[in-house]
Amino acid sequence: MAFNYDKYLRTDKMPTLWCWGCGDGVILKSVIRAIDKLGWDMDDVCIVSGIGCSGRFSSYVNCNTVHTSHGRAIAYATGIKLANPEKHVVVVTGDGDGLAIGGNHTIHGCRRNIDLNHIVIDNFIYGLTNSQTSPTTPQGMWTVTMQYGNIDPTFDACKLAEGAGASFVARETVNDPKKLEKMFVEGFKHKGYSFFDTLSNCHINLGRKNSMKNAMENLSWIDSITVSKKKYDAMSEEERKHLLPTGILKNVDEPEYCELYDKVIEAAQGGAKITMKDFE
Ligand SMILES: Cc1ncc(C[n+]2csc(CCOP(=O)(O)OP(=O)(O)O)c2C)c(N)n1
Ligand code: SF4
Ligand SMILES: [Mg+2]
Repeated sequence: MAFNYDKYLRTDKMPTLWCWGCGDGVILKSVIRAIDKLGWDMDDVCIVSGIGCSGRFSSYVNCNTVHTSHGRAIAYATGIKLANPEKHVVVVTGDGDGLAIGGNHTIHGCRRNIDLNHIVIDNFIYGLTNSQTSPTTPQGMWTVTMQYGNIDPTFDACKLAEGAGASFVARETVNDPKKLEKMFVEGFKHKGYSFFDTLSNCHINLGRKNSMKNAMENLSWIDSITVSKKKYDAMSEEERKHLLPTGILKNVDEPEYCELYDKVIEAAQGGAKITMKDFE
């Protein structure tokens, strides 16, 4: 039987505002399919997005949604999750949104290991605002703020999330929607901060300005800079240069923040105070 996308979409908002061929639509489809696979009731799902082309994600999904301010989606999502720990909270940010202006919030969301599902739509550029350098823009690329070529060292978002304490970290690309869906299913099931570096094409504001004439050329370039974790692990440092590993990069059980916060609620209601002994 054909998959019923209409059940999950705000069809009155269609067509989307995204450019034809934009990877954001592929990610939307994979997220919906993952939610369907997990059997989540849409009344129990909240999608929180920031500002950017990626920020428009929340407009199209038929569930509780909040379109927040640029760089602050994790702060909103943290409040929503703490007040409703039984709900599924999915945060969608761009690479600029979640790693530049909102990078600090991402670090501390990861550190707390709060049970959020953070999808970074990583298109290597500020898409909505016409091609400014983001923390993931490769060195040497043309951007409107680096018109002689970008000299800023490139940020590996997954390494940041791992180092900051996220307990689930994964990366896939819009080239393989089945793998994307599988990554979301695994990460959504995980209790703790699930961080997804989701590599996507912005053929309009990255590709066209960097000798990639169309979406397909932008997708081929993404393919050329990614390799499975298995192959990556077997490579030398030299071979790994400029490559990003895909797959599940970290998946561990660590104390989750809402559960820790229950102890605060208990203490505030007259229960035992929290001491350093609780963390020995
Ligand atoms: C506080 C604030 N600063 C700057 C902006 C302008 N602005 C809107 S979206 C954006 C960057 C978008 O890039 P990214 O987060 O990567 O999202 P994309 O459009 O690529 O999906 C910027 C700088 C804003 N809306 N609010
Ligand atoms: S500008 Fe780029 S990221 Fe934004 S909708 Fe168009 S292709 Fe997608
Ligand atoms: Mg971007």
